Amino acid sequence: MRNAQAIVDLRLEKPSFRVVEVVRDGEVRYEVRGKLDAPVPPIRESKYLSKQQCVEIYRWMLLNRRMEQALENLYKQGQVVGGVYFGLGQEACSCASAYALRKEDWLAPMIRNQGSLLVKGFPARDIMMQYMARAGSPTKGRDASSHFGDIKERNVCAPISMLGDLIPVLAGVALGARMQGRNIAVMTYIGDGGQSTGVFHEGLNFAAVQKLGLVLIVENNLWAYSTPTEMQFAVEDLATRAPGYGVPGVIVDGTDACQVYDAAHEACERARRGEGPTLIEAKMMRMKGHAIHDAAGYVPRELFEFWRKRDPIARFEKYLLEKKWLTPAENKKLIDDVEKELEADREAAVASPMPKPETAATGVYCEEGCHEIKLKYGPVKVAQRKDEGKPKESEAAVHLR
Ligand SMILES: Cc1ncc(C[n+]2csc(CCOP(=O)(O)OP(=O)(O)O)c2C)c(N)n1
Repeated sequence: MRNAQAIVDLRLEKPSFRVVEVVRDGEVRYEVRGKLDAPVPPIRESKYLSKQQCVEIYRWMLLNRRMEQALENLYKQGQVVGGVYFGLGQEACSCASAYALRKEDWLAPMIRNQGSLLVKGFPARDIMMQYMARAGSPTKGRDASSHFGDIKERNVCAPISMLGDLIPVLAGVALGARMQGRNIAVMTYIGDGGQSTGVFHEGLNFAAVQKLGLVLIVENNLWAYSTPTEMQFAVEDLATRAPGYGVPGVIVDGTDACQVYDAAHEACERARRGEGPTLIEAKMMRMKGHAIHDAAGYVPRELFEFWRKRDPIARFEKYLLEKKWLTPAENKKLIDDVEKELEADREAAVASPMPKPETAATGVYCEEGCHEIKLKYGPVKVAQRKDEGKPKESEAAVHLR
């Protein structure tokens, strides 16, 4: 049966609590009900990752976090134009998923996936310059946050929306590659809030029907701005929606890099075999407000405490040290190296100039010859239609005569 796929659940812990809305003294607030004192689960052994790969992912996660800390400071120093978005607590989801992509695969990140951009080859300097709208940034100062990509070298599609529109766009990328004779993996993300939109349905359904290699990571981080998941959907697990589209659904602990990687790797392999999309639900917590302006006062504090104990970087660090895949001295050196790299990038970004005022009217809309979209994977293979002569008359043609 096409719709009988079972949900694969890789988690070693299934947290059992929920957020409820209560009204007290005329004030609406959220409270948590359930068990919050469970011990932190171990990291699940990866079926695929080597020691070296685990250490590399750990390094990306550290760089992801350090860059966001630097961005927060730059914002407070008045250097950032606009807001800053954070993926605090979601570094394993961003970095370990993108790590499963090959060079020829595509990525379309959302605002919390700055770690994925690092893994796909953007230096932290570019991301920081982008937030400061500097002339040397990927959009040359024309956009002051995350709307940038690289369709030439890195195969990164610029985020066009947080609320689902990247899904059909990436399905189109996979379709384009297939028309050029190649099945590739195309990875994008959607939030627990964003997956309630119509375009999520349209995009995933299209990809499923066409068997396009979409790897859709549903970031179930418990909050969509100030709306808890309990008020966003009525199912227990978002992955259970996948069989409704005829695609496999996987649940992972989004704070466990090994689980995220294994699920993403298998989904990418499936994509490259031309077997179609996979939906991966990563359960975790948005550990800051929606963006820097939002203090997240609506989130019950004990929820932060629960997830702080499940910090993806601290857990992975402990795992690597206990496994002796990193000695304490190697770990210290790695952390120092990340710090040095980040500091050099931060200094270069701050030192870079703002765009010249006289260039303000250029480089916003496509100008003649500004870029050429080249075929990446080979010439388009168009199926030859047989010449069937005059088309048959349809019933409508008879009725409407
Ligand atoms: C059409 C549209 N409406 C509203 C917004 C503002 N907005 C951006 S993200 C967001 C909430 C997204 O929540 P979720 O999908 O759960 O992702 P999370 O922020 O939790 O990672 C909203 C309302 C938008 N970007 N586009």
